[in-house]
Amino acid sequence: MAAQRQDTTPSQTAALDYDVIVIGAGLSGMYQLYRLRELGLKTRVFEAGTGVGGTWYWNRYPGARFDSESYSYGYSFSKELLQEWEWSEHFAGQPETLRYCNYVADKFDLRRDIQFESRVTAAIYQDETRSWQVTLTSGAQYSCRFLITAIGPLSTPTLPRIEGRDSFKGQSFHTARWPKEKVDFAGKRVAVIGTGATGIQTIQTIASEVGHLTVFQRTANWAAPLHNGKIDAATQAKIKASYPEIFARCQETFACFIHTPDPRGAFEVSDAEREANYEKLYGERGFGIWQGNFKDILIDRKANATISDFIARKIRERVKNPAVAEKLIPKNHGFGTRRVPLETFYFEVYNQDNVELVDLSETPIETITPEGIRTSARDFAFDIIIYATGFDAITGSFDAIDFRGSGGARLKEKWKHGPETYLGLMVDGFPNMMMLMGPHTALGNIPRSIEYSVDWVTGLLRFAQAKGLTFLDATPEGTAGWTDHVKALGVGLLSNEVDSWMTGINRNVEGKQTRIVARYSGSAPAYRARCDEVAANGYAELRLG
Ligand code: NA7
Repeated sequence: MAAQRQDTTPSQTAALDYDVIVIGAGLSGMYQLYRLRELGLKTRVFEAGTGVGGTWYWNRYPGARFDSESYSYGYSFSKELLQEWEWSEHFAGQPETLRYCNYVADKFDLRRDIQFESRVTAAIYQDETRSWQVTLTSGAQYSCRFLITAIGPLSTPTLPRIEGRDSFKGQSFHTARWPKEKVDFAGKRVAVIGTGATGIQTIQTIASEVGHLTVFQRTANWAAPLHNGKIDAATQAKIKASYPEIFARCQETFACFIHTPDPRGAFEVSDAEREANYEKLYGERGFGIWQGNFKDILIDRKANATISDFIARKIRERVKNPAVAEKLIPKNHGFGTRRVPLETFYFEVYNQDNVELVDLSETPIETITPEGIRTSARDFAFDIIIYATGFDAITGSFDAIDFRGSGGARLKEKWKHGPETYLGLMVDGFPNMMMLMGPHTALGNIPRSIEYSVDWVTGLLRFAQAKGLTFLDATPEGTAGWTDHVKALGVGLLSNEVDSWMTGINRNVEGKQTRIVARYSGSAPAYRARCDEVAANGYAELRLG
């Protein structure tokens, strides 16, 4: 099947099924499809789920919602879409966001180029034809010139490696594989394992529905109030009128959130002023307390201790039982050095009679039994076990696909000591493959980063089209240079000295026990400037052919 296109040379597409295959129909894949259509490229998107939305399709667990302001999260590329869509809450819940994703798919008629229930298992570069061969679980194979991964940084869920896990006779769910049908919690004895952002949202939501809830916490996490609320009509009108300013602000900030770091250091103000500032931030919506705090709290241990102490005091005030409060206060990392979960009366949950906190650092889980969970201290019986145990982050969804580049080189092998990328967008030796939200890109407020990366990739393909190029590859020097740059940016950040998905640690996955630099931790404006420069120089840093 030859591609239908007038504006490229015939040799570019002869005998290939598609010009471009995109893996994944989440926010990245959907927008990439939209842009590729503008170039007239024959594109197919393969999506494992039965619908669009990616993260918002899979993460249907109770209480799943944004931690970034809804109006800063939606796509910005269509003025019409911005005016038509109304977010009902400052931080929308998952059902609303999934509706939004479907609305976008309908509005831009995206589904006709998306093949659902099509999980990609392998993608193998063919040197002779400068093309990729993509294999699905069904065994079906498709060829394309360019391959774009839109597989998400947090999309491969991991279950705990605990003996007896499959013997449990009740219901069990990983939060990222939550069923579409409503789960009935009434009167049930429920366990939640995991207290990251997902566990916290789940726990605070189901605590009022369950018969009894037992939370198994391995590491306490800092969390701060979300302060969600409905968006009233006047605010809605104001938001719609200010989209250009909102997105302009997101472009200026470090991580594309609407919050900007305070230019002052924590010790440049008096103790009273510092306390007042923390109090103010604690009372405000969203990530301000993390992203809009004193400029040194994430790099200076003493500055960090001031905000950690403040949040610890809040936890002690909010949790009535002092022993439980102490268990909920992290001791091994400072505030903001892991991704900060935002909560809504999470700490108050532990004041309920039907909620119990089990500190796994004191009494570890030994086995999962047919009836429930056995710790070193006792047996617990459950009807439902919820695994809020996170993801094989950033590189995990790449590891799950057999990517092989030029000469059959395996990506997993190339990345065995950590990812190596060029701008987080390409990898030398993997020609014609571009990555959206892969390792070493700016993540932050993710749709903002997605839109930038998609536009960059689209620009590169427009360039290839105009020049009749069939070969685009990063150089080994370009890849080494960017990888070293990303590693250097991580030096001195307190977050890089802490185990978390952000440093590539997942104790449930073989080989993910050593910290790596998987994230770009510079500023989004600096990232964009570097990528813009490459495009402005005619992609001269790439090997083109
Ligand atoms: P996270 O943040 O990786 O949290 C996973 C949680 O599960 C965390 O508390 C883990 O404890 C805990 N966990 C994992 N495995 C086990 C085992 N075997 N036993 C006990 N506890 C375990 O994932 P989330 O889904 O909450 O959030 C991921 C991101 O999604 C989030 O940051 C947002 O950006 C959206 P640990 O801390 O490793 O000791």
